[in-house]
Amino acid sequence: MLLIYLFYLRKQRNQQCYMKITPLLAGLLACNMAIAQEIKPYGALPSKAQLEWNDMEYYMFIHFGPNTFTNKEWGHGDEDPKVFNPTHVDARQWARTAKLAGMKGIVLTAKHHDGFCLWPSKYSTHTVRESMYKGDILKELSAACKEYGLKFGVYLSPWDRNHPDYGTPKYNQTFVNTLSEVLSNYGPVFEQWFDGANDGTKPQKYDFTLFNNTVHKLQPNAVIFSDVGPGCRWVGNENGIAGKTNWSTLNIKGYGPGKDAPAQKSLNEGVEDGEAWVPAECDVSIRPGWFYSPDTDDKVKSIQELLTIYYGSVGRNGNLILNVPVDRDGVIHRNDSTRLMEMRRVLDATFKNNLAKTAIVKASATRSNNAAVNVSHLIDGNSKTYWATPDNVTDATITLSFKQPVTFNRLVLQEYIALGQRVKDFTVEVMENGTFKEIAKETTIGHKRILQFPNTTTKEVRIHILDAKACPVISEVGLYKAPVLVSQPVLRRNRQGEVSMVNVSTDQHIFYTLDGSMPDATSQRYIPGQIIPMAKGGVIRAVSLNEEKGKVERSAVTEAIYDVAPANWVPLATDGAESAARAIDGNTGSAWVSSNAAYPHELAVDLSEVLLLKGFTYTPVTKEHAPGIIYGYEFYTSMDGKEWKKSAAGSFANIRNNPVMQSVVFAPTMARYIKLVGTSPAVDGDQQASIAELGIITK
Ligand code: FUL
Ligand code: CA
Repeated sequence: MLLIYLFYLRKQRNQQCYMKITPLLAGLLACNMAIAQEIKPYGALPSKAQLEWNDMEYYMFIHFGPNTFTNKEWGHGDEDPKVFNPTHVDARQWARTAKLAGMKGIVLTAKHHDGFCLWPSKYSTHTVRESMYKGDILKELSAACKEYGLKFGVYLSPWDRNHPDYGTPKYNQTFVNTLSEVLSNYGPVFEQWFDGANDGTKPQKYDFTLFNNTVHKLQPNAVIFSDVGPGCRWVGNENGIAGKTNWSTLNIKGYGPGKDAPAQKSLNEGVEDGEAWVPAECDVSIRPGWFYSPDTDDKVKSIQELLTIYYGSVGRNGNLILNVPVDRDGVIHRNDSTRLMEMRRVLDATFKNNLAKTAIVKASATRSNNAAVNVSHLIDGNSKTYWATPDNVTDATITLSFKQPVTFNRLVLQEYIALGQRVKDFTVEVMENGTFKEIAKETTIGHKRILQFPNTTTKEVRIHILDAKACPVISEVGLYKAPVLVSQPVLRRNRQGEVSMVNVSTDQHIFYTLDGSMPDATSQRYIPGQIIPMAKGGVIRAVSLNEEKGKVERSAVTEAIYDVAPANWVPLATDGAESAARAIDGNTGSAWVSSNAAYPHELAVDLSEVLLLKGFTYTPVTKEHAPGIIYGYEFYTSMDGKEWKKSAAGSFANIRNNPVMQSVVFAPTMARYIKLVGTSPAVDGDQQASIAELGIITK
């Protein structure tokens, strides 16, 4: 009874209730100070599985299926299963690559929207069994993950463009059968990925309650991904970047995956005081598309891009699931694996030495009578131990003092999130000539927050928590010095087809080749401002070399494959004529925008020469959910600009959430005129069509 009463007292936020305590009780309370100083959890809390999941931080996504062989992002489900014909599937190579990359697990697209199953499912006739590959890829990957100490996860798309039950009341049970098969036969699953995508053409109401219950029953430790969790949430974009403010809490009542998803801002930033713990997972592909295509062998993201993603995801309280598509042989292509190893090297070098460990750490206030709380826990390298302030102290500082000045450019903070996410406002200051100077003002921390700075030298660093939902509970503080990264050359090509290299710093030298060979110090040297004419297209490879103290550091190699430039092209637009030239100005930052009348919209172009066309490219305005993005299209070619031939028609799969350049190939045809017709918008109800860049494929 007494304990209940004490508990009741602790639950009261109002200090005044302590005044009503009888002297006897007050005495007893004093003896129970240790209990009184226990930290009360705040708000929605993570489960044990979610905590373990958050600790994983960085893992691999693999998209593999018929699309790998058809240059598609969304297969229609009508493809011949025999197109799936990898000759050297090596799941151990995938796992080895993930392991060496420093990743903690792999999630595989067991079934994408085309319905094709990478295992011989009893419930489908569109599987590996019907393909040229007679095996069970889930079995191979789960075994390989086990061998390499990685966790194994599965992606299953509820949207199924193949299954005959889809669109009928039977489908939910069919999907549960499929799901049960996957979750029962391949060992522990750390994450179940439910994709919310659907192009809306065939209505089907999903029973997500049934799906989630099935996962809970068969894999109680699996974290369920969807737009609304319940395990983790989509971050609202496919470029892998979470909001700077990022709460792991979300309001989910009344929302669902897909078209019922919460607003993009809520997905990206979470919701302060949200009712459920649904942390963000940032999904992004190492290439422009999710599936392998030989067309993107030269478009693997650069180290700089991958680091921006890492700091924008893991560095902002999100987990990073980086997609590395398996190629047509059945292995991870060397361009991707090389980049992953470079990334690992940079991350290891960056976070190897925590300078904070040599500091004297002081806090403005520390909770007393709680053996678990100690300011020294901030630098013990253990995210399960922590420091905290007394109750009601939500404004506090942590100061790191050094005997000798230290130079750092990264700061890492971690909250002990098992007790809830609390910090909502903080600054970082450094001592400069006797006073503290603010170098950052930020909001949330969560599982991990990483801030980047230019090299900063000081003897004192102060983290000032200005506000928190409840007493802050911080588990780690880190200060690091990331090595200087020799930046990769950035190539630009203008309308005339003139290639130049930007961001050329004076201490870096760029060397390039035009014959496809690897550049080094003996290759052509790029002179800042120089223009390399490439109007007819071609391949260019460039590398930056930086010589410091006799040591030569090389950047990663930038490679670009260009087709014919729009130098002499003339737009023939009537619809949105004023902006037509912007679709062929070599600049993806400017766009043609049609009139605001309803679809269809079209833009025709005179190439000013007859060429053998093998396809075209459409670059949308590259901002997710931007107005004007075209989904359905038709593409016409002509010799005279009067008589048109339809060379291609279809839809740009997944372009709404992943607005990157689309390449469409068609039967080769001679033409002088081209015309792109947008037949439907990517965003429902959108009236306008836009084209950031229209290109042709002749090579
Ligand atoms: C999206 C899908 O439509 C894409 O094809 C991809 O699988 C991505 C991870 O999720 O919703
Ligand atoms: Ca443009």
